[in-house]
Amino acid sequence: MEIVILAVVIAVVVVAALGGLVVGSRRKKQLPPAPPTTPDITAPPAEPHVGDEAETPRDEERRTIEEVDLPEGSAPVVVEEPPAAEAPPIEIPEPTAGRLVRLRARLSRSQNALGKGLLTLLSREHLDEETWEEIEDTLLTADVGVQPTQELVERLREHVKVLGTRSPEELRGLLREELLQLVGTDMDRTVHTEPETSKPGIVMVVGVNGTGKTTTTGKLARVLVADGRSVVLGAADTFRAAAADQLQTWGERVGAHTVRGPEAGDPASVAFDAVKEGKEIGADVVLIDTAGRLHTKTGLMDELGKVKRVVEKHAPLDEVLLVLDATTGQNGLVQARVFAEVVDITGIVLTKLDGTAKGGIVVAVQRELGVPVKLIGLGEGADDLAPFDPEAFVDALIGD
Ligand SMILES: Nc1nc2c(ncn2[C@@H]2O[C@H](COP(=O)(O)OP(=O)(O)OP(=O)(O)O)[C@@H](O)[C@H]2O)c(=O)[nH]1
Ligand SMILES: [Mg+2]
Repeated sequence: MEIVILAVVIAVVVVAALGGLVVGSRRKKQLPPAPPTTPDITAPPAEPHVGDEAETPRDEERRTIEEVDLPEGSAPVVVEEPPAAEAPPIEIPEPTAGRLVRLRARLSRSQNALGKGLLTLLSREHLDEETWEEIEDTLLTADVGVQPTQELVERLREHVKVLGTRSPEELRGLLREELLQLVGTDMDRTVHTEPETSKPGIVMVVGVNGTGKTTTTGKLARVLVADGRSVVLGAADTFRAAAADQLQTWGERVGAHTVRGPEAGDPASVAFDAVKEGKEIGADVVLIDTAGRLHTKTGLMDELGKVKRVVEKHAPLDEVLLVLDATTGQNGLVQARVFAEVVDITGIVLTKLDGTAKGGIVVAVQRELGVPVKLIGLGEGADDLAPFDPEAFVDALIGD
């Protein structure tokens, strides 16, 4: 009899707790709930197919009554709090405002080669053909691209002619203005995560191997959480179990739940499930990390197209972010072209800008795709992701 009462009491407590979790995460705009201590990583029954709407919820009973030790004898029934979760303490990332200021020093340190080089050349007493060629080379070496380089050099030549004598301040101002125009100041660089009609916002992250997709997804989750949004991560990189672990670790640090599937499972169904879960728990944003794939492998590119199409059964994607490694230079352009064809890129994340003086790729890649650079990666640290701000970027290029 006591056992029955105890069972009922526990069931009520568990139901209430789960209910509170769901309602709470819908209502509150603070930190999302801590990830469950036992994340549900069980495989779906069989390989799901496109179109399968994954009807059976995968996480029905997290705790069963059998697991609870029953008190002996006729002592009063006391329902004890479950032991405190062993989850690591949740980090509260620094707010995004002002982040670029802190990162600017790092950016300017790594970027000076381009800006300083150009200023030095432009300051020469005689701007002869040879000097203009050197200016051109400097821009090309920084991956600005042939067409934009020629345009810039032409405009600089005209301006310098008009200017006559040039003070260093004038040159700096001129270069700043021209570079700014090249980078573009009127593009929408917001990362869209708030659809107008329904929640959650859906963001998919794509790119070739090792560019920084998972890291960027994790950093972005931190940014969103810091801004008071709740996040679900979808580990649609099913090639390696370690990939999902890597993402989950990022998620655990800020309290974002990670939805994962079986190793070598169908990435599209994991992505689908992640959005489904995001909807169910009322999350603000679902971030889907995908496996790195060479743009030359048609099969893998097709697979990526399928991931997108399957997710779109829920709702259109708000962002498809292409992650490009700034150190790969012009090869990034070829990648960008192919990815754009397959999944309609809406924004570019340029990573590893801390490790290269080739910031010019920003210009080249935007020209190529007509898609803005929205975020930049400036290091491996958790908060080394910044919104791309053209003015700050150009200032960093030219140096103080
Ligand atoms: N210096 C620097 N390193 C970065 C940056 N972004 C990512 N990395 C590093 O790049 C390496 C690869 O990052 P991942 O996020 O695992 O790359 P990925 O694209 O997910 O890789 P795959 O899933 O294997 O395709 C890691 O060592 C990251 O720490 C950045 O902005 N600067
Ligand atoms: Mg990855």
